[in-house]
Amino acid sequence: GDDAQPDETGTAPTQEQPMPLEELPEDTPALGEIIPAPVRATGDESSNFELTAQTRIRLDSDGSGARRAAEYLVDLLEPATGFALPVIDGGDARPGREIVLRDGKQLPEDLPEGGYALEVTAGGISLAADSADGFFSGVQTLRQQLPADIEANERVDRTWGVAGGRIVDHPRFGYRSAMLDIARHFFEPEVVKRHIDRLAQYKINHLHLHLSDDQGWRIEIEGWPKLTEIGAATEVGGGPGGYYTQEEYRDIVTYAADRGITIVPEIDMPGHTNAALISYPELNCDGSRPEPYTGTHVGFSSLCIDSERTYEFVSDVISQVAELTPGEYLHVGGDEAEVTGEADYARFFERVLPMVTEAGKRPVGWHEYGQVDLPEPAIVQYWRIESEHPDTTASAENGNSIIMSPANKSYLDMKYNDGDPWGNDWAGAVDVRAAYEWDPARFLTGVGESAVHGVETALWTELVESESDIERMMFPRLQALAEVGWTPQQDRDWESFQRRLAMQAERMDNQGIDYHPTPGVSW
Ligand code: TNX
Repeated sequence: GDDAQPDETGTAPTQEQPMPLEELPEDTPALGEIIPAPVRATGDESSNFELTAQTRIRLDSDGSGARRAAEYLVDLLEPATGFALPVIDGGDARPGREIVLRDGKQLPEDLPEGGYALEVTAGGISLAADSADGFFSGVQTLRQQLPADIEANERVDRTWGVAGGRIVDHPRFGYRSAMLDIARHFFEPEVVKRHIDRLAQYKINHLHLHLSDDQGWRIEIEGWPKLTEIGAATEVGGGPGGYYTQEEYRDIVTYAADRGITIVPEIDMPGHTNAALISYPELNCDGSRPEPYTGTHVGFSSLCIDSERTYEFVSDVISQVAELTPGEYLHVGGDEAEVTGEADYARFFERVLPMVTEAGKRPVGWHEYGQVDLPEPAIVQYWRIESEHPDTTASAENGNSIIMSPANKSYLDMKYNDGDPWGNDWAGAVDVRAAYEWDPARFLTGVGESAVHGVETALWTELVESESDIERMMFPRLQALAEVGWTPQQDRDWESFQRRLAMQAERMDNQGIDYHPTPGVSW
């Protein structure tokens, strides 16, 4: 462990320093008792901090990341405390009454990317980072170090303590993600926004939106109005469907960015395209219009590979989606293209992948697209359950980074337990312990630590119809995957995790999350 002393450049004690909060309220989490577990936490019980109505937030940083994280922190703390915490740029230290966000000067030199240091003393709190990612992660740590009452959306009149000490922390993987399928069932922007709030608190920094499938097309594309007039009007089970206008989508992207989350848009091609095919019959090889599809089968649709019209369509979609999305990635699907011949499939992606890179994005695809000659920046997302998968191993050997989402660990549409009344089950039941106990760098033969880009959970929504369904399937398995993606493998331990998970129950209750109180956790 690192027992480095608090540095002098922190909020140094002076004679005006208030008394340390000797009696921390009992419900204050001990330093480091959070999810995901931090790399290093060194408590100092003699120097707790108290957040009061006089606390202010001071920026000592040139970057915009600190400011955005500070504004987010204000929004997080305001409802329960009732404190109007001002954000002050520069200025002098105000011992005992401030939270300072400072750039990386005081960080350990070898701190990996995305890291931060949080120092809590009676004299103040200092959060140091050298990236927006680091500041947002530090804010989430501070949030979870406050009592669960901080999640209340009404004022709670009480003492707000933070346990003293120092946390130096960084992620194992830079890409920690969750996929939400809004194609099988559509979800309104405000549902997605609440989802973003909930993901962010566990340091998930990407949200992959599955924007199109056989059952629905969910994003407005200029010049192709029938995608949203016809293709968006269906969903599994015959409900009304829906879509995001470009403006609504941009708004979601901004909302996510303000919480440290990058949107990864997916347009699934060349299969999973029935909704596009009913909108524009010219995209079918025989030019006829298929029936709308509201069932749950996969693998029956394909864009016409030999038609130039297909590439005009794909090019418009990719360039517009790329333009709407500032993040690094664009996901092109590529899964279960069972009615597309092998050679056609390869020919399709040989034309489509350059469109993605030319639009300035890094392609991501489900692992099937690894059969194609991929450019090096392309990322492969593994979704099967087998621990041997020669094609994906070959992709890794080819230098392509792998996102790990093995269905028997990270598919949150699966049942928790065999006897559950609903949930998918092709990958078996995925209980919270299964979601926790695996190592992304040891799951797949030939895909070790350096080949792993990160981890992603997937919530397919064939059966998931409501926001409460989303919550039940995500929580508490999302917390398990969040720790899989963040915490060093050697520091992960089920007993410790399930204890910290039980502490999340009250926080989730306060946030109104309808989580699944799964057996095996002492809630
Ligand atoms: C497989 S995983 C699919 C999806 C389904 C999911 C249900 C993947 C890339 N494709 O189309 O929704 O199983 O678990």
